[in-house]
Amino acid sequence: MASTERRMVVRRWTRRDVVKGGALAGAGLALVGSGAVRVGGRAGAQENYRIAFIQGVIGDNFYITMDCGAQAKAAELGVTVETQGPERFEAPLQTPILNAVVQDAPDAIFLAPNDTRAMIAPIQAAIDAGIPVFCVDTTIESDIQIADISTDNVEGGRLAARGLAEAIGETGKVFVINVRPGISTTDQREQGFAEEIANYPNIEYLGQEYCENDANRAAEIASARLQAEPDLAGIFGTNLFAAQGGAAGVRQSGKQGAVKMVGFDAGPTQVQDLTSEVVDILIAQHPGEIGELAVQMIVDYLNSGEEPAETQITTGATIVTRETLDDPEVSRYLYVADCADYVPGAAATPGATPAATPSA
Ligand code: T6T
Repeated sequence: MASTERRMVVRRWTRRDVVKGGALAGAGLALVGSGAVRVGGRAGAQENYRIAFIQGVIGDNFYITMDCGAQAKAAELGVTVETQGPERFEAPLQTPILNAVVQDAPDAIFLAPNDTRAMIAPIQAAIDAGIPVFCVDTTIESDIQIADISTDNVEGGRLAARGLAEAIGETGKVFVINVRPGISTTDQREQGFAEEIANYPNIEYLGQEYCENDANRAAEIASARLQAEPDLAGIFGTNLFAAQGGAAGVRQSGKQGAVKMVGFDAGPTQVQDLTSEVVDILIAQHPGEIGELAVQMIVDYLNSGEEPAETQITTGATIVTRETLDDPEVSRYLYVADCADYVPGAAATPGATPAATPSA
């Protein structure tokens, strides 16, 4: 049986979602919907489009894997994707990159905006310059972008809460290491976590602290919290750096095993933390699929000139435990550090990828 507890199929936000069950520790349950989205029509011959991808931050295995997906799809379709990103996950660093890309006049841009509000004006400037913009992963508090392609992050936070609750026997104090207010994805994960954990009467949610996307800061936060709350039962790290740093803090505090940890994302260090029993559950997004879908949708849009019928595209999330780690239905969602290790199409939700636009 597939070990994916939840796979959402590309479609509107209908969220006909999660098949629940005691799936966290073992074989998961699959929800695989139907109804692949076909994007746009076809207006003419496909050109060798030049598409710009601006990552949320460089050096992050999540965006590296997304880029691998984008490059694989670009190679398949005969277009070019040029990728760059800020050194830190900060709108003041991402804005000049976007501005420079606009000056370079690509056929389209897809990006992971660093802030829900601060990136609206720079994105509007790109649109005003006649460049179509798609958001991947994170989004903005606006609908000026043509489409959003991302994980259902509220639901991801709920999954984390259920996993952590099960790991701690539904009793005790839990705590969240988050990134920074104003990042749509991580804000939504905390929101889903807080909503779901409230359903457990014997769990006390101590709230969240922000690590600024810095694993060292996350480690300090975890260590300090473990000192202040020696009976802390569990921690949820809302992204790769929060989770990686949180795990380091747990290890350094000698609390490994005593404190249960759930981490969002599935980078190589996080997988090590899972196998070395510092972390109990990872929630792998499907960044390769996001990258592949983004390029496919953009090419379809450029070919047809028509906006996609579906503008809120949701990709899946897969629960990873020590028990399921080696299951190929799970391991295909682990993030890569190098595109040589990326298998095109492997991370796609079955039936969900829009068909390629045929060339003339
Ligand atoms: O969790 C991902 C991404 O979804 C989020 O928006 C920012 O952090 C990551 O890139 C992981 O570091």
